[in-house]
Amino acid sequence: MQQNYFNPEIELASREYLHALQSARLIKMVENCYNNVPFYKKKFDEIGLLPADIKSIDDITKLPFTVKQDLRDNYPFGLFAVPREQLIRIHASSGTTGKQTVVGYTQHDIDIWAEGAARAIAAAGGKKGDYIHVSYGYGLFTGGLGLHYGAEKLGATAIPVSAGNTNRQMQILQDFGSDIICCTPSYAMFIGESLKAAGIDSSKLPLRAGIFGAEAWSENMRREIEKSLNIKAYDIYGLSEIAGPGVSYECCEQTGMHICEDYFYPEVVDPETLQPLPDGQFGELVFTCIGKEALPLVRYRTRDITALSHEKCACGRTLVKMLKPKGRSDDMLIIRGVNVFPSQVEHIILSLGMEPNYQIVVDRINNLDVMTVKIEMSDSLFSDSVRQVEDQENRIKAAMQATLGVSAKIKLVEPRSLPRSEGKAVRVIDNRQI
Ligand code: DLL
Repeated sequence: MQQNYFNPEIELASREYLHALQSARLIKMVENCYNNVPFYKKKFDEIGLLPADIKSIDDITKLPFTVKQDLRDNYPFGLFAVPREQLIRIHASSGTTGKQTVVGYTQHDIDIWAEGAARAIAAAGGKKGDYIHVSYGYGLFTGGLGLHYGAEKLGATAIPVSAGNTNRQMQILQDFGSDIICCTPSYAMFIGESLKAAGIDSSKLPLRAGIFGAEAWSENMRREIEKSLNIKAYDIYGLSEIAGPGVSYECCEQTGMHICEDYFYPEVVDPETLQPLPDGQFGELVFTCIGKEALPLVRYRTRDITALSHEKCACGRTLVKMLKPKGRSDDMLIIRGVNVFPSQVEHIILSLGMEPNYQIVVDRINNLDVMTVKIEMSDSLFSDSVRQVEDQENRIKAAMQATLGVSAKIKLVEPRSLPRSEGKAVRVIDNRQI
């Protein structure tokens, strides 16, 4: 497959070149934090750290961590390192708990972010002349504007459809002939389902690729989407605090996401001891924004669970890869003491050939956690006998027990009865009052 790079000078750079670039940028960033963010000056002073102690990227472990609560404590603008006249954009992440997290960008920061998104679109085969159909939400959420600016930076044509109004999505896919679609994987599933229901053959559409992220999704889900939309499905990762979509992106190898480590320096640490972990070991992903001006976060703990890989990638890129995130440490459910990630449940469901529409409901009954997994039946299973449906429920129950080590109630529900999402899917309803 012919490779398509947006910035080969960086994407194919030698590790030595990257090391020197990262070192120079870290030194500059630490000075910026010390001189312009009172929160960081105080934190550095507390541990007796001076900017001059940071001489290369290898000194990164001397720096303190930053957590989401620090952003909340300094809500809304307290961690910004530039005067407000230099800010050209504000975004915010809604979050499910607590105050939203507010982030700001200078022109330079927007350029960096757009570069990451442009690299992602190019890695998915996007080029000048392509129609990039952006169905992430536009607004404070970074998805829509992130891919939009990426498409423009690449020189492709952005179609800012935003999320929702699925009939209009389908019409634009057909009439404009979108080449690449960008949305959450759950919305991609829904668009595929809607095309089928409307009798539109996806193989007749010009669409060739999709760039899906903003939530965890499994390899099985990837195959479902690729089949239903007749495209190649690429993963994209990002978080508002660091930049938005394009912090890392998948290439045609689909074996992890290349991190824009020239701007966002990654580490994976043990979430308990906070000690850095070697390649291949799963832990919490931590980023340091070595190239940003307005919100230069130091060792920001993302809560996302992944592992790094410096293995040579067949696509030619030398940028380190992060494996598909397993989920977030704060999404992890503890069911009767056993750690369960929603992504593991999804993997089991799809590997048994079930539909990818499910919901996990957790209750506490008589002081005991009870996990119920509701899964939609396909039309054909729905028309089967009660006995066959029960057999299927038992099969899934046994697989959950064997894989997760915890029992779950399985409830097969009618086709199309679970809520669909146009943005991030709500997979877990935790009714426990703990
Ligand atoms: O979700 C940014 C984004 C938009 C990424 C569009 C990709 C595409 P937030 O709303 O701040 O930003 O949420 C960030 O979403 O910490 C992860 O837990 C999760 N996440 C994002 N991308 C992925 C992915 C955007 N590809 C949080 N796989 C992150 C798994 C993802 N989880």
